[in-house]
Amino acid sequence: MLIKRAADLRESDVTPKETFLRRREFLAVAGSTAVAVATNGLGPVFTATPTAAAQNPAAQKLANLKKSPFSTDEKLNSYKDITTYNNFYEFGLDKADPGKYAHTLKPKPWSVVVEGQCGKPGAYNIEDIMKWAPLEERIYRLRCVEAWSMVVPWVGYPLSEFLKRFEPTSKAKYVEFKTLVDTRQMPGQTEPALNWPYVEGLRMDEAMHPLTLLGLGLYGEVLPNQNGAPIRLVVPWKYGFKSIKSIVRVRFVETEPINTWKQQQSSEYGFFANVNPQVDHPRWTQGSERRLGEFFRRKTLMFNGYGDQVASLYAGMDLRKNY
Ligand SMILES: Nc1nc2c(c(=O)[nH]1)N[C@H]1C(S)=C(S)[C@@H](COP(=O)(O)O)O[C@H]1N2
Ligand SMILES: [Mo]
Repeated sequence: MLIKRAADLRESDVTPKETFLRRREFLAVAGSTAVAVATNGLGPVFTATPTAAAQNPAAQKLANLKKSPFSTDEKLNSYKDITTYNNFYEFGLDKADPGKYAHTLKPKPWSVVVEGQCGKPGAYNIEDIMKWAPLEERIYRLRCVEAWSMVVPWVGYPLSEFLKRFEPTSKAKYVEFKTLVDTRQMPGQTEPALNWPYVEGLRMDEAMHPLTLLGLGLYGEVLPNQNGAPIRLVVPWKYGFKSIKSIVRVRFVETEPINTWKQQQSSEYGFFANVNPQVDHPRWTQGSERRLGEFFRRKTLMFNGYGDQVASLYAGMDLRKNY
């Protein structure tokens, strides 16, 4: 169906027309394997750190979470918002698709292959990775390049704690991440909506920055499949597309990786993708955004409001050129 609610119009804008039309075929395929999603009458949850047990009783709880001084005290988006309004093109292009179809992803067993310029390459399994540092709750704003935003109580630990284990060499200037490719687990990959696998990258100083999180859960539980189970990035001062989901490969490299969205349309999406209200997307303003659950638009903040912590990373760079 191509009928869109007003709030979703941007998605059709961002989606190349060709792939947008192919969505219908994809839905026919994915729909055949879909199971009914249980719903209940509970409203949104806005208390400090509730679990999502009501919506997702089977999910594994994560205990003894450290509080983080980096958390925002803004009102959280509900578990329902965070798990039913997603971008995860491996499961379809509609915001509701990942929540409906990502049950085919198997986050266990899972391992991450680490390679490139480092002293300890290898394959590491997710149970071990989960224990490499104390888990924290980090409440961050997430700003999508499509000009909507939400507030998510992530669980994870600093990406730096993960990366330093592999002893990156002095030649490691960037780190590249890749998502799983498996058309049985990710049926959207039967469509050439993007070049699979999804690829992202960070400059080493961005990757090691204390705000950059290795995301392993949300709302006190392991990550729901649609949010990138079992392991993803969370880079809060950048547009959401930098926060790659369901990572299986990490590579330390000397040159700037070609990330998926830049490869797709380099005039619209760059490598840095820092949230910047002064640099509009060629087809819409980045000066304001719609927070899910709110009626009026908000002003978008430079670096998504994290400028005090991260602006120095870009000192002397022209952020109009390095978008
Ligand atoms: N592998 C993969 N990672 C991805 C995407 C995707 O399509 N595939 N979408 C990105 C975009 S555009 C956004 S806004 C965030 C959304 O994360 P969320 O669904 O957990 O809110 O995931 C990012 N990570
Ligand atoms: Mo996004």
